[in-house]
Amino acid sequence: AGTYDFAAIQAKWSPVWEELQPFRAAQPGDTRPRKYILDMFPYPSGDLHMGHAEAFGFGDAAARYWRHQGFDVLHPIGWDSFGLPAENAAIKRGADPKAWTYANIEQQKRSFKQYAPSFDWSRELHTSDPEYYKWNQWLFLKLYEKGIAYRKAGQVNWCPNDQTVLANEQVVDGHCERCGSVVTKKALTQWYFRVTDYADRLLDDLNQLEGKWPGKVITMQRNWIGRSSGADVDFAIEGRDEPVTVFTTRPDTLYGATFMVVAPDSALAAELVEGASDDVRARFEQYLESVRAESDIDRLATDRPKTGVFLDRYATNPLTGERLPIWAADYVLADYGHGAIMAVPAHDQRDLDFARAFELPVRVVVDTNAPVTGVIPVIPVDDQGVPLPLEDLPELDPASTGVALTGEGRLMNSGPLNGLSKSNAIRRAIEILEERGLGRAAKNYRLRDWLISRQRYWGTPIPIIHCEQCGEVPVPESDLPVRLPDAAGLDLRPKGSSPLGAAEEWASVACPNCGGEARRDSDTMDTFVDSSWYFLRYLNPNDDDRAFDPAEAEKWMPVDQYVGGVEHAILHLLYARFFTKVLFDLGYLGFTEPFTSLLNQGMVIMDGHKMSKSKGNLVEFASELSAHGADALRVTMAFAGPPEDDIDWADVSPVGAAKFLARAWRISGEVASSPNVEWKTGDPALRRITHRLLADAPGLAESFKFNVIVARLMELVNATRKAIDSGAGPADAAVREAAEVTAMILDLFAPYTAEDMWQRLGYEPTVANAVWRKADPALLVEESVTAIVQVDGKVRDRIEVSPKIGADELESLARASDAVTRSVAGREIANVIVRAPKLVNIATRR
Ligand code: ANZ
Ligand code: ZN
Repeated sequence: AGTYDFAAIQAKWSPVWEELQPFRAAQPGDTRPRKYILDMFPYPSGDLHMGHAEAFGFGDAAARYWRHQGFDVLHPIGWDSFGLPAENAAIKRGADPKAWTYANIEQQKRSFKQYAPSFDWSRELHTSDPEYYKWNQWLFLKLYEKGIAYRKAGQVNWCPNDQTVLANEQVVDGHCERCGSVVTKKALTQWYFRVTDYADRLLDDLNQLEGKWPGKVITMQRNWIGRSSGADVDFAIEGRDEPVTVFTTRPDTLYGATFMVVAPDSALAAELVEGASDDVRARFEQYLESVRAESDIDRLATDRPKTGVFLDRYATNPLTGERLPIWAADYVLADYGHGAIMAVPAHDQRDLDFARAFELPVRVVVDTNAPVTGVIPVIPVDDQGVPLPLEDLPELDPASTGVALTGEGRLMNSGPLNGLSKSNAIRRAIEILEERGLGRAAKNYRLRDWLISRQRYWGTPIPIIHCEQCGEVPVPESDLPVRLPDAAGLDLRPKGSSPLGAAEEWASVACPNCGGEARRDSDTMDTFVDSSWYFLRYLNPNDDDRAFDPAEAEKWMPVDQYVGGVEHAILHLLYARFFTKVLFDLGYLGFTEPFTSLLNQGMVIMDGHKMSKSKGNLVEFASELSAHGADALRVTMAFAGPPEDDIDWADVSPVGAAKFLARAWRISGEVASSPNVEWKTGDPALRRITHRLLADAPGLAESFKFNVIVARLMELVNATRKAIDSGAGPADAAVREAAEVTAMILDLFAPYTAEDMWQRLGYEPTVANAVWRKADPALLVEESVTAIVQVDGKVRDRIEVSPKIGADELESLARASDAVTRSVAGREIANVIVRAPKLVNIATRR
């Protein structure tokens, strides 16, 4: 039956699919239910790599699975084609970012066409096309109208290497997410999106995703948003009219506050130090300079020596009236809470370290040795595990032990709070503060507004014009898109201001408002804006009149299955969720979460290590593809393990996968019955294996256990081989049935081989649209016996049942039989005798 030649099979079917376009979604008149299956779109920074092969392989298995289940599946592809990687690579090569980017897109496209995910190519989009980024600008203007896009001056994250600002989300452990440089701070006026207005919804709606998104991603988003509850407390300041408000999660510890700390780089610190002596001011200025050079991560670290300057000012504790010295110290951040804290050294480790370094008083106000009901007490034990006698309980003396008491306990030294548990005291303290007008319940978030302006070329121009007379003037919608000027003649090298500003002809415009001389905003948008809504653009990518069609969104969204790397756990996924909520509020969408289910695939690694060119362990996708073919690669990836796990390329065998595919393919050439053979006549043993796979594969596919499906396909192929060689023979109906089911399910992972098998079995392309065959329940039981059903002594039906079937179940199966219903013909049943598993005798009243 010939030899399996993957290259010939690929060359044979590629043009056929190109011609038939079998994966176009939403064809006129299609009334099937819908599924939207989406992979995170690639950056065109080179050819596709093994990571793409893996992610797109899993996404495609899902898309193909739902098509077989009778769904109209939307599975689009596009390119996230603006951004720094392309721009930097182009600069390095002295090329135009545009030319370089689009050449890469062509390369990736060619690779995709070989790898053959079932994309609807008619919806292809590139975010760097004016037809796309026009709508980024339109969205920006909508957000601007609503006050969600705004400009403010502030200390921003600055990457000295890329010479551009970064969003908080792009600073990973103090380093630039892109290039790894240490991020510094810089004072700049920049554009922001007001994500913080959505903090509560972004947090609370995560509950809806529980169980459908990886728990890790949900946790990361929760932590990133970082909501904490507590109180704002107003402290009067000697010599200042206005009080200073601090945020605390522990208002219960107010009686233990012994000093106040302000962020050195806050406006408040600058103001407080103004009237101080020259000596204090000089020391403060010097300290401030050193603090400016530090990253937030360093500042918040608990394990570094505490530094600070006394400002020679005093606050008043609102409950005790006590006089508290005010210090400036770097462990308090300017942009969290109010940039000032009440320090409670007995119960906060950083405050304690500071108090010990500068000999400030420490006062215990929570007795952490006192038992609290409802809380499992930590009983202090000696080194043998024997509970200590009461008088040996640890001493409540953080000043000498150096360990702050952060646990549960009962309040002491705290006037009206004495004796209360921590949580009751927090509640009571807030009540007292509110009664006296000295404070109130408050929440705080770690989340910051999204800084979206970038001082780089390869991005969407911000559609704002700055006029001396009129200020910020939005570009009229009818003038969109504001096109990027040609790169030719522009110096793209990073220099801290946008290269667009130097494109004189482009930058200088008439003010749309007064007609006077004005200048375009020369910054470009963070490319995460582009990817925050691209899933909506796929619905009608060629519509020139609007960003997306709300009616199509109603039909297709939210995305049923999203597939992509965990590196986007915060950035992209948070921004896309934010955009969806904004568009919901603007009335364009009827849902608030964009991605119903999320799969994070693992990485492809080599010998236990991340692959990279510099480590010399890089496996190139292109060479694997030409060595083994698309199908063998895809089967290898699917078979390697659960998709969430990393795939070690040293442990897998594309050669083994190819052998399996060849075995399956050979069978399709040996089947000797015709397509219309009566299945039921086939060998029951082989049929049972086929039907068990038909029954189990949906549950497996829907929980991404693709590796198990491949293993079961291997089992089926082996059983078919055996049936041909030493069993029922190639003409048996069960052999054809097994081969057809193999082709249909194999399509999830090996579309070329499956298509070729389908043709050899006598069908027209394409196997991708073959409808899932229903499993016969009678064949799913372990073994079966035939039970005879009699009505008034005459045999009326035979049913295949498990030998272990119970009498009740057998009786109800018998009563449900069409043949039995017909012969009972409405008469009353007088008596039923059941001899499980062999016989049911039904007697009617005559
Ligand atoms: C008094 C106190 C006593 C505190 C105590 C904690 C324990 P989260 O949970 O992260 O929101 N804080 C407030 N603003 C700060 C700032 N700008 N920079 C650094 N720290 C700041 O943390 C809230 C707690 O962090 C607040 O509660 C405050 O210290 C501190 F036994 O107030 B606490
Ligand atoms: Zn003007």
